Amino acid sequence: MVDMSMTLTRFIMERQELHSEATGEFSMLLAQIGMAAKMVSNQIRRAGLVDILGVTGDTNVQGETVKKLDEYANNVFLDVMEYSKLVCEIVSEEIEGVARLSRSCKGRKYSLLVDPLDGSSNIDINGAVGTIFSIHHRHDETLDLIPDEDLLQKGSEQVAAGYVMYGPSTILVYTTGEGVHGFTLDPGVGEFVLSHENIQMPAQGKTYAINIGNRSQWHHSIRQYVDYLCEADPESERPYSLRYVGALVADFHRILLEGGIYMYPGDREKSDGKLRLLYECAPLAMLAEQAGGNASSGTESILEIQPTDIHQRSPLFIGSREDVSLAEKFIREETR
Ligand code: AHM
Ligand code: MG
Repeated sequence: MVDMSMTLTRFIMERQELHSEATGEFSMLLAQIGMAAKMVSNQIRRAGLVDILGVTGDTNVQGETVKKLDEYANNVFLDVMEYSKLVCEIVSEEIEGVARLSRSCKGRKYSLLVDPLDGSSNIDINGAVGTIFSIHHRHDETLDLIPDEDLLQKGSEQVAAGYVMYGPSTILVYTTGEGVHGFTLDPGVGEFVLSHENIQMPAQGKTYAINIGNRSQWHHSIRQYVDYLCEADPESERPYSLRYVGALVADFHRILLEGGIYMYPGDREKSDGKLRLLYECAPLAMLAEQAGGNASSGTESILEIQPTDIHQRSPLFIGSREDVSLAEKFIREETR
């Protein structure tokens, strides 16, 4: 039974009390992310009723068509962060450079990296979409202006990471390196309530998620691995079932709760795959590892990749520990 009084805010405050050095800034930042998520969630619920479906006519920094909800969600995160004065820098999928929210940033501790609306191709069909976020420490809090390079931190340096899934219900899942916790939005009272405490992922799953339409471009090892998952062998609980929502947050949420593997590999056409390292792969990798799972580019841990560009892409294999390590083995054998 869910304790309706354990809201996200109360949970964050109680955790903060365990850290005597905490100033409350970080707790406020998480609470503001929750606030932005509620605003986005509210708009998504009304998407068929207000003029928010479809495209803006622009393309973003990735060369992709910008949907109206992409732009709305991006503006919500920028506005909430600017108003609350908790972060000075934002890296967003929708913005080419580092967005600087203020000129006087001395003493600010954190930067935010965000994919405001992940899985936007699902918007117009009333499918699940999400927000992914990552919080970095500013290396030098005494500076007003930190160099762009400061945002190029390895995933292992993240202070916190999480996502919001806008599905049949809206759920916010986050980690600060002390377990993974999920909060479901109670639309009646407008509060996120603790519904999934200390999520742990099974060591092996029964489902895999990959865009099989790209098969002709895959490297041999990926074809072999997927064929292996589809073979019948009751002893190793195969065949696996295919589940692909086409929204990373929703595909990952299933795997976080039930185990299995999500893959967006590099292929002959796109050697680094599609997903962005800093605000898609790395935050989900931190959640996966905190839940007992794993995340890999196929050849190295996602959390150990040193980024060289804020919008850089990486192949992603994420999910149950044993499933990810078997995918890595197939890839190793091909490159040997
Ligand atoms: P987006 O952030 O522009 O929405 O793109 C990322 C999305 C992921 O949510 C999803 O897993 C993937 O792209 C789907 O890509 P594809 O349509 O190639 O399968
Ligand atoms: Mg995305």
